[in-house]
Amino acid sequence: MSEEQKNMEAERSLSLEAQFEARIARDEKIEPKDWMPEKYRKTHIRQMSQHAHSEIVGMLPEGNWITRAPSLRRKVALLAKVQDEAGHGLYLYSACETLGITRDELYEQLHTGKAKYSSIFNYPTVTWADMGAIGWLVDGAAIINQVPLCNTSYGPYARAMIRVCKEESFHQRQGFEIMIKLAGGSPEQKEMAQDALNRWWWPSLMMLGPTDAESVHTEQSMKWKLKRKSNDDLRQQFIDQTVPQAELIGLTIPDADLKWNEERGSYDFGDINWDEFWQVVKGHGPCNKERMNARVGAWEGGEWVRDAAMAYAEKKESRKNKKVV
Ligand code: FAQ
Repeated sequence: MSEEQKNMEAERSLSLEAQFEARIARDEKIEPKDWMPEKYRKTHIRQMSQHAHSEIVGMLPEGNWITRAPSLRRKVALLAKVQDEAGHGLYLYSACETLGITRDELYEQLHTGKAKYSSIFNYPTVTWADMGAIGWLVDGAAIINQVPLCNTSYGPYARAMIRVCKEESFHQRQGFEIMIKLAGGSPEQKEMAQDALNRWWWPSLMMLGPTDAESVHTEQSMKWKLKRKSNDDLRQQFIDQTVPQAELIGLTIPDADLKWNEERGSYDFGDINWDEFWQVVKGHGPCNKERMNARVGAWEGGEWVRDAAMAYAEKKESRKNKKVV
């Protein structure tokens, strides 16, 4: 490329960037075929794929209880919830593919540990009350994080999130209803609910991401309107919403420093164990290995199905071509 051509190219991309920024400022949606800065594309692939992986890995802790649900009604609701999570993963993978990355590449990133998934799914589900706590707290936190994403700047992500949020709302109620029943049941049932709250509370706060001071992506993602609220703001919103719900059903949030702050109009809360969070994110949580083994095992175990589907499609295509001739 000559010097003159290089200058023209640089000018062209500067003007495209200015137009792009103006569209973001006007709250216009960016669509797959629109010009976008390479960093915008890569950041969206990172966040959307991690979100998709979280949905798929997130099926595992609850999948563990489908065969042991205490009644047919509970089983049906849990089964539907876990299926919804598979659906969320699929919409999000599809939305991600519009940015020019293939499904195989995305899976490869998950299976080799290159892509992250939410820390929360690396904790074990040891009692039935954990199904209640996950719906109430994990889906509760997910809704708070995801409602603002319905307004995110990338069209396919924003549209996927509208449906996801409607379904998450059913999940949250499904979980809270389990907690209401257990908390109002026998002393053993109430103890089981309290124990689940004790174990899931802090990981649910961590799930919303590192503090704003530690968050490396927030500033840029807010500028692009990918993120509409910061991690700390979402965490505070989650706490303020959830504490009265715990009080309503007679459970105690496991935080001795939790206190209503009249001046701020929200709760003060204790220190989060960020060492634990980073340990889990780096692969050293209680179930990281188990989760990855399950995903890689499913991928390898399903290879013959993918091969058979491809062979069938090729056979059908070659028959069609023969007829045309
Ligand atoms: N776990 O600079 P930031 C669900 C990483 S879906 C692991 O603050 P960002 C439904 C982060 O990736 C749950 N890693 O990053 C369900 C980055 O590392 P990187 C998932 C985490 O992107 C319910 C580094 O730390 N939801 O629950 C976590 O601005 C029940 C620095 O962090 C979504 O994915 C974490 N918790 O903010 C399913 C929502 N937090 O990428 C089944 C969309 C941070 O440079 C059952 N995502 N990291 O290597 C988001 O809103 C954002 O990506 C955040 C993180 C808020 C998660």
